[in-house]
Amino acid sequence: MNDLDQLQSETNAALDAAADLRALDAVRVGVLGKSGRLTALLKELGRAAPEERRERGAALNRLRDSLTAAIEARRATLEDAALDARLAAEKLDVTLPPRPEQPGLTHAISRTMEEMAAIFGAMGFGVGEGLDVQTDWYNFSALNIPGHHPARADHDTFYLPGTRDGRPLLLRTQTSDVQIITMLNQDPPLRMIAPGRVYRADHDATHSPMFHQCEGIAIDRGLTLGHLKGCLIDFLRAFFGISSLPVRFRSSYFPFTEPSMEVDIGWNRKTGELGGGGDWLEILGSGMVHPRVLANCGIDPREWQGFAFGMGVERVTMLKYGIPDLRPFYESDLRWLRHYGFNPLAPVALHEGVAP
Ligand code: 2NL
Repeated sequence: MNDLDQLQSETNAALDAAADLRALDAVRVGVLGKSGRLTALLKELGRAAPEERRERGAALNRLRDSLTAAIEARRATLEDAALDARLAAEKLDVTLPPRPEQPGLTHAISRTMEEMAAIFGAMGFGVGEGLDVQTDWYNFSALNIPGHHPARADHDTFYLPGTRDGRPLLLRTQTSDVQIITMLNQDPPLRMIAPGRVYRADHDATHSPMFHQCEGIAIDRGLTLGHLKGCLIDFLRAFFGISSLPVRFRSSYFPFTEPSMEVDIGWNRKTGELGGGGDWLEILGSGMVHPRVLANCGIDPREWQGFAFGMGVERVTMLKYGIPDLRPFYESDLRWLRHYGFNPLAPVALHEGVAP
């Protein structure tokens, strides 16, 4: 066996013995590296006689190619084995039980607005939404509240920098802009509610600068106070789930309705229980849509009549569920949210007392 056969068989044995990529690299450096055995033989070639040099040179090149191929073949085998080992170690156990999920809940405000949509929906009302930023025309002027009217000051409006169509911008103080836009764009008859966020510069234990309102409007030929009363009595009895809930209508004043009525429900002031007890609690405002508001929206008040109403979403939610404080509605305290939250998959029920 000559020295090249010897080198070949020793290297092959070393490659077989190399158990990992690091050992493999040591073998490679020992043969082909700067001071490797084959490199040394190539360096010696220069001192050989010319006729011997050609033959030996060709043999050394063949040996180098064969050893390089053997090293790469071994490297591929070791890399495959390393990947197989990793895949075996990282096996996913699909039989493990899933981690318990923390399901989300529906906020009481959202739940109330969903219930309002369901109850009024059964009476033929659709739901409209608008934007929080509006001009003073949609928020005030269209509603028969002129610039000098004290109601503009009463609402403690947040005015914003800038204008649209030359009109001052503000955060809406009521959701009436939604009905105004609908009346401008749609021919009567129409029935809709507008639940949503409103803003007033008022902040204490019972007032938040942002809160929610639900307004509603019905426009048709020949609508009367009787329709308004029937609709609101049905709604209140359905919403509070008390079919015998006493409801009282009291004369009042709003610039956008004439006549106007405040609506009270029966309760017990001492126990806070709704449904009786001889005391009255104001719950919403309502009235027949002022003819000037209809005219402002391009509806002829001699042909069409309407009734409208508005109520605070937080207020009716607090009364329905006995929630004593307004502030936690907006504080995102998980304990409160879990206590007063609703299963989002539970259907919104229509209670007795609804006349679809
Ligand atoms: C209240 C009283 C009310 C309305 C809102 C309304 C809207 C249009 C036309 C006429 Cl577009 N009226 N909305 C009517 C009466 C009362 O709200 O105390 N809300 C909390």
